[in-house]
Amino acid sequence: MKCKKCGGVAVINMRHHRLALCADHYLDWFVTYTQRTIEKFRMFGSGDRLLVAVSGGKDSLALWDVLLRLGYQADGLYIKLGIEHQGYSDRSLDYVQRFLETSEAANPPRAPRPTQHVLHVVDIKGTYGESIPELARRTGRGRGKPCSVCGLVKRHVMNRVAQEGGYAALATGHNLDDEAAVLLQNTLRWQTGYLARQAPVLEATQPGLSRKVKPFCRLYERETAAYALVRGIDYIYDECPHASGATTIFHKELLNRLEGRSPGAKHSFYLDFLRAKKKGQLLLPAEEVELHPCEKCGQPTTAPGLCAFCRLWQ
Ligand code: Q46
Ligand code: ZN
Ligand code: ZN
Repeated sequence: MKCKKCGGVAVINMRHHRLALCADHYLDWFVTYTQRTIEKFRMFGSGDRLLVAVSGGKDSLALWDVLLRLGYQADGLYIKLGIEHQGYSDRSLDYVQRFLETSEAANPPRAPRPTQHVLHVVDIKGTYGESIPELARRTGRGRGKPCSVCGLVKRHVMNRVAQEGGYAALATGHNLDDEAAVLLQNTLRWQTGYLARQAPVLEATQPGLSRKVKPFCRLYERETAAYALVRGIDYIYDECPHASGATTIFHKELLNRLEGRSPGAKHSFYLDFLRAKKKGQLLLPAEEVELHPCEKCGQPTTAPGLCAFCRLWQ
């Protein structure tokens, strides 16, 4: 297959865009497409300081790389969960640190960058006294799976670091496959509250809440993987050992079968949903939850007194 731009050997064929590209043109296309997504959903502007949540996986490292290439002031945040199975946490942090060491040289920005980027590392055990698996065991939450505790802790820490650092937005590497799988999950169960909230930008509706953005929400997982590969970004291939068997993986498989039959299915499933929502064609409930600051940490919460995060550590 040939590159549509230069006739060279194509490294990827994106059937839904009817576009095959060579390595150089693909890297260019990917960066430009991300910038267009940032503008389309008014995620942030050129002067904004961003915090990128990095896990050591392909999506988050590719996102950090692209934001730096676009000239954004983007710092990283790695949360060390303390997952010891096959050294998962240590190994994933190694990948992030290696990326940081090489990224200055590898990222001559398209636009001049004001200052150098930094990596914040929050070690959960070092900071709060217990790793995620230990915390899940002690609190008995999640029946052997630490994911619910993990999600709660990650959300709290990301919000805290974004607030303390005065970042304009917290960017995560969620891609189109992630978003489509969540949409399918929420639709199958008609979770109208979640559907109302699912968006590429979550506004900071309360003082103490950070704005959250997903610049890769229009990019397929195979496209972010191809970007990382062509760009030579070394990332951890293994998923977190607790991710296996998750319902999301099953829904992703279903969507992949659909996509195989009808290229572009995931893209239209997710983007047509956003479009219909924007036009007011979906009557979803407006959020009416009342939040107040947690007595201990000050983060907004619906719970009386302490927030769910602070209650975990009591
Ligand atoms: S990191 Fe944490 Fe995930 Fe691992 S323990 Fe579960 S939630 S699977 S994104
Ligand atoms: Zn080309
Ligand atoms: Zn709290």
